[in-house]
Order: sequence, then C-alpha cells, then structure tokens
Amino acid sequence: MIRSTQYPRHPWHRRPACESLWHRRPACESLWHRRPACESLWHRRPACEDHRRDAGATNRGGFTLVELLVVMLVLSILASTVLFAMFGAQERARKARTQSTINKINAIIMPMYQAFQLRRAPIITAGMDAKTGAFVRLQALRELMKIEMPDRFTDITLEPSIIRGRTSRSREYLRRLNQIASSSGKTRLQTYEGAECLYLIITMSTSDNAGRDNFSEQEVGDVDEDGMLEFLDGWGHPISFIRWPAGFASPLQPFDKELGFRAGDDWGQGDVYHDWKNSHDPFDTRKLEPKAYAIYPLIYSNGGDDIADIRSFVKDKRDEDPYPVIGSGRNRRIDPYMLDSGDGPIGRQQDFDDDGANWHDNIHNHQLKADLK
Ligand SMILES: [Ca+2]
Ligand SMILES: [Ca+2]
Ligand SMILES: [Ca+2]
Ligand SMILES: [Ca+2]
Repeated sequence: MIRSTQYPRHPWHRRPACESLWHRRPACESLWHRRPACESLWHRRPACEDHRRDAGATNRGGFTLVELLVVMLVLSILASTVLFAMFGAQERARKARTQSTINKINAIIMPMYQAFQLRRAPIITAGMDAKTGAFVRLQALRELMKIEMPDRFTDITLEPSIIRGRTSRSREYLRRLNQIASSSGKTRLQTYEGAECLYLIITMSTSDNAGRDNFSEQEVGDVDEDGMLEFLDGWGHPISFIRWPAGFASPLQPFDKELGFRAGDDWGQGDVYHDWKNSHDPFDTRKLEPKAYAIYPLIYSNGGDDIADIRSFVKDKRDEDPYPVIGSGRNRRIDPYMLDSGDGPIGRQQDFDDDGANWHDNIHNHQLKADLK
C-alpha cells in the first residue's frame, strides 16, 4: 500500500510551497500514478505548517460537531417559537369564537330574563293585602322563570305549583322534549342538561326559527349523543347555562365584605359576601326579602381545560331539583339563593376536583359588564 502522504495532489508541478513533501516524492513516476484515488486519505497527509495552513484555508469541506449542534439548536428554537406562535393564535381564535357565540346567546337571554319584571303573574291575589300580594307575585315570577327559562329537565317535566298550570311556552318545551325523544329513539342524558335547555330556549325563542339561524353548524353539536343539541364553544365543548347562579362571583354580582351577606359556608375563595344593599334583586321591588341580591343568568364555556369548577347542581344530588317550592298556602316560596342549604348556592366557583382552580380561564357572559342592570 502506498501512503498518500508521499503523493501530493495533481498537478504535481503546482506543488505547494512545502518543500519537505516535494523532496520526499519518489523518483519513479510510475509510483506517482499509483497514488490512492481516495481524496480523504490525501487530506490526512502530514504537511509542513505552511502547507497545513493553506489546506485549512482552501480545502475545508464540512462542519464541526459544535457547529452542527449550534445550527440544530438555533433551528429547534426557531421551530418551537413558530409552533408556540401558531398555538397561541389558535387559542386566541377559539376564545374569540367562544366569546362571539356567548355574546349572541346573551343578547337573547338577558332581555328575556329582564322582561319577567313586567310580566303579569298568572295568580289570583284578590283579597290579599298589598304586601302579601307582592310576596305571592314575586314567588310566582320565580316559578315562571323556572319553567320558561329552564336549566335542568325537571324544570320542564315537573308541574308548576304556585302558578295555575303550565304556560304556553312551558307546554312547548315539554312537547319538544317528547318529540326529540320519540324521533331520535334516544334516552335523554342529564349530562350537559343546562346546555341542552339553553339550546331549547334560544331556538324556541321565536316562531320563525330565527334563534337557530344566528348560529353556524360549527356552533351546534350533540357531544353526549343523546339527541339533545347544545351550543359549542371554540374547543367543541357545550356552552353551559345556569339561570340563577346565586353563588357566582362576577362584576354583575359583586361582593362587598363590609355590607354584604355571607351566602355560603365554604367557597374555596375565603368568605365572600354579595352586595345586597347596593345590588338588590330587581324582581323584589318592595324589598320583601331584604338580603335578596340581584342574580343574572350565567352562560359559560369551561375554557381550554374543559373544566368549569362551577357547581351547577346540589352536591351529591344531581337528580334533585335545587329550587323546590317550600312552605304552604300563601307562604309558598322558591329560594334562588338556597339559603337553607348548608352547601351554599349554585354557581359558586370551587376546586371541586382537587386539581387546582379551573375557573380562571372560563369564558362567560358576566364578563361583558354591559349595561345589563
Ligand atoms: Ca344530555
Ligand atoms: Ca346532547
Ligand atoms: Ca376552566
Ligand atoms: Ca379543579
């Protein structure tokens, strides 16, 4: 085997200045022609300092390991930056879409809710003194809200007991429930019942289906596949509904520790108090219930984590109606604040699944702070 170090590269007469190599070449030209063709061997030849320097400046053809690592690091940083930006943009788009859907629902629900203030209650108050009549009327209004703005199936299926029979709207809801069950052949599931009741309310709010036409196909689905549709948020999860979220803390339902009234025993957020003095229940115009504070329907998305950490039913009693008619005769009443419940009112935010607070990324209509009061 002939060592490449003895045979500088062609053309020989353009030899480098390295004289030591030049002088060590074999005299025999035949040997020169037998030099290895492999260029890599040639590059590994020893050389004088001048020659090595020249070769380093002109013949270097690759990257060092450090250079490759640096390039790979830079590329990975660039890639992660681009991916992060794309993910951020996608999340912002989902939030915006969710907000848009909730705004549309809110625009129908809030006027409907406020209209109850002017509603004639279907009861007879003849023979009652003014105060008793006002009390009975307040309770009748609450029952009207319950059956015409349902947030659970029992609001539709149970017979009202303060007002005289069902209203035409509540009869429509019941008819629709039965019709969906018979046409789909599916059994209604309590899962997402708030969202499913909300869909009923919105889509049946007008006789010409305008309520449904405001929403795209993407905004409607049946996540639990029980035949009952729901409005969906930007992540494809049902948008929930609580008619009386008395335990909810929000700009619309402010707390005031000094003036307020403690409405729950353990909220997971310290003792909190609703400001019933400055924000009294607008349906109770005579302030018959001094500590009744204003509550507003809550329309909410769980956010990207798909966990609300908002209580929407009586603890451990999901099947139970949290707002039964209590008392008898003229003292019959419905309590949206669940004052007699040791568990506190519905709508309160708490870490129910012990994995940290999940309500901060929720998107809801109380955030609007619009002139809804
Ligand atoms: Ca369901
Ligand atoms: Ca469903
Ligand atoms: Ca959440
Ligand atoms: Ca949690």
